[in-house]
Amino acid sequence: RIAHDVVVIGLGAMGSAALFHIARRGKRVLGIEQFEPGHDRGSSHDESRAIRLGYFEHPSYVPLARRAYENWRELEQLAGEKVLTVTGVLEIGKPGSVIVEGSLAASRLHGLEHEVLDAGEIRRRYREFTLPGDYSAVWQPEGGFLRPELANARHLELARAAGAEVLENTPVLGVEPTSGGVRIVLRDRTIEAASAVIAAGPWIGELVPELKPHLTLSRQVLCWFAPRDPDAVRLGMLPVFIIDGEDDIAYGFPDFLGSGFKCASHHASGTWSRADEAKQDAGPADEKRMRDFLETYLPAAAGPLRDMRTCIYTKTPDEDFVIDLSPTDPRIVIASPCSGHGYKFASVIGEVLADLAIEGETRHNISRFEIGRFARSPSTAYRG
Ligand code: PYC
Repeated sequence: RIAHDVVVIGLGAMGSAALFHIARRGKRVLGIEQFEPGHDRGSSHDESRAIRLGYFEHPSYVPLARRAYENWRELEQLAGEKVLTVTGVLEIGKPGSVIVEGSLAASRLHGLEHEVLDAGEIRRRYREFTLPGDYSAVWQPEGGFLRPELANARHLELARAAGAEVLENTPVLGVEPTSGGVRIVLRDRTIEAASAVIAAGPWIGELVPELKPHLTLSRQVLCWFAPRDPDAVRLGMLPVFIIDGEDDIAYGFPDFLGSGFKCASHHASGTWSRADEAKQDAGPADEKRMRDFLETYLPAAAGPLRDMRTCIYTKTPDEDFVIDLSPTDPRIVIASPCSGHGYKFASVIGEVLADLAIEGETRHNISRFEIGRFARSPSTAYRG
């Protein structure tokens, strides 16, 4: 007998949001997580992720970003807790930066509020940045940061309150189409459902073999520094920022918890094809790389190191997402290789996954994210 309308595999950012959206529609939904929900081995942990509207990766993300803002605000109302803080986002780049130019193009196309600042104006507003004179920036006042661990936990709690069941510490070994739906294979039993959402983050290639050859798992190092000038990087003084610099792209957040100034390089330091093999520690070379970047562009932040952690990006060749029905069977929904820029969309991707799992279609435009594109044209990333 089919006990569940939908099973959601993976309860990180996308899976916990999907579980919530499916449960609130009155469906019998089961979420399965291979570790404890909230674990730190994937891509959804720690205190902050950036959110922005003028999307340099491609303007077609903007409508989804708008909906994501609405859904985060709704989550805050339902949970009675703040998950989104608007600080503005400053996207700084060297001449010809694809980040600055892409953000400008998306902002203009969609009529978004923004300003273009030269290096002098950036310095006038934010004395802590030390930039070459030919750098410029796009300022997006609506940008800010999200609280990923908090938001994922609230999605899960609200899903449970709406009737969702959850299995923790339960690895899924396979997902098979059957005549009546799908079968989820666990170590000790199988579970039947009408449809399944696979949102397994870096582990998705193990459950969706047709995706695996197209994915790269990259190790990303996050650093926390005790700032030399705490006042310069506190909330209210420093916005969320990205710098497309000479040798690296890095981003950072104001120190809103007093736990240190968090910043990270957007480039990989190590890649894998299996998440279980990912090296999840960081060392002096990682610190040096980040410190050198800060000494160049934001010396006020480069005090003693307080902490380093890692997370994994699950990257596609073009760095666009994959959100689609499985080519093997349309009752299997695939999501979550988000190439390191997906978290901000979790609130809308959860809604899209609920649409796909329940209706087989969605009103949101996700044509850019179809899985079939890799077979047609292996392309390269838009970003530098
Ligand atoms: O999605 O804004 C983002 C982001 C910045 C660095 C990594 N991801």
